[in-house]
Amino acid sequence: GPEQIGPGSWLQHGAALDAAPALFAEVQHLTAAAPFRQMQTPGGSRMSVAMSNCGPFGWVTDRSGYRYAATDPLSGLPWPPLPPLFLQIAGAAAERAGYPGFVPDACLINRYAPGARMALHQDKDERDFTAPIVSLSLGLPVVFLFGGDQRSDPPARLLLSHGDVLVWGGPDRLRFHGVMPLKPGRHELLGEQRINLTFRKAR
Ligand code: MD3
Ligand code: FE
Repeated sequence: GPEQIGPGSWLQHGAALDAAPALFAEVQHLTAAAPFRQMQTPGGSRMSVAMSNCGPFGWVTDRSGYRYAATDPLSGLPWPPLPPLFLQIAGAAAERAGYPGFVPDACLINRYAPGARMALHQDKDERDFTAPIVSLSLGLPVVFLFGGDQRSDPPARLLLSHGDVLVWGGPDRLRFHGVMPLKPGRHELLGEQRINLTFRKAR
C-alpha cells in the first residue's frame, strides 16, 4: 500500500505498473516529436539527465537560467500535448494522496542512462507552491534522496522502482531532493535506462 514519507508526501508502490507499457509507448511517441536532450545549467555544465517535456509548459535550462517555456527551444514549436493517460494517472495519484482536482500544465520527462544523477535541489520555478507534484518512475530502479528544508539536512534514501508513483505537497513541497547515479542494468520493458515523469502546475 501507499507509504507516507513526509507530512504531505506519499510513495504509491507499483501504482502505475499496469499502465507502464502504455505510458512508455506514449513517451516514445512524445520524444520522437520533442527529442531528449542534455540541457546546460546556468553555470555552463551539461546535465547528465536527458530531458524533454509535454504539456502547455516545459521546464528548460540554459546559460540564461531555469524557467518554464511554452515552446521547445530545439524546434521553436509548442511542446507536444499532455496525453490523456498522463492526466488521468497523475490526477488519480494526487487524489489518493489527498490532493483532489490536480490538473498539471507541465510534464518534465527525465531520461537517466547509467551514471546519470540529479544533485540535491528544490523545485521552485513554479508560480504556485500550493499545488502538489506527482512523479512517476519507469525502468531501472534508483536511490532517491529525500532531504529537508535546508540543503544541509541529511537526506533519507528511498528506492524508486518501475511503476512507483510519488506525490508530495503541502509542507514537503520545497524539500531538497535528488537522485543517486543510476547503476547499470537492464529492465525488461525499458532496457538500460530509467525514465521519470514529473507532473507540475507551473502557472
Ligand atoms: C520530494 N526529478 O525533475 S522526482 C526534477 O527522479 C526531479 O527525475 C527526480 O527532482 C527524478 O526536478 C525526482 C521526485 C521528487 C521531486 C521533487 C520533490 C520528489 C520531491 C520535491 C520535494 C520533495
Ligand atoms: Fe526536483
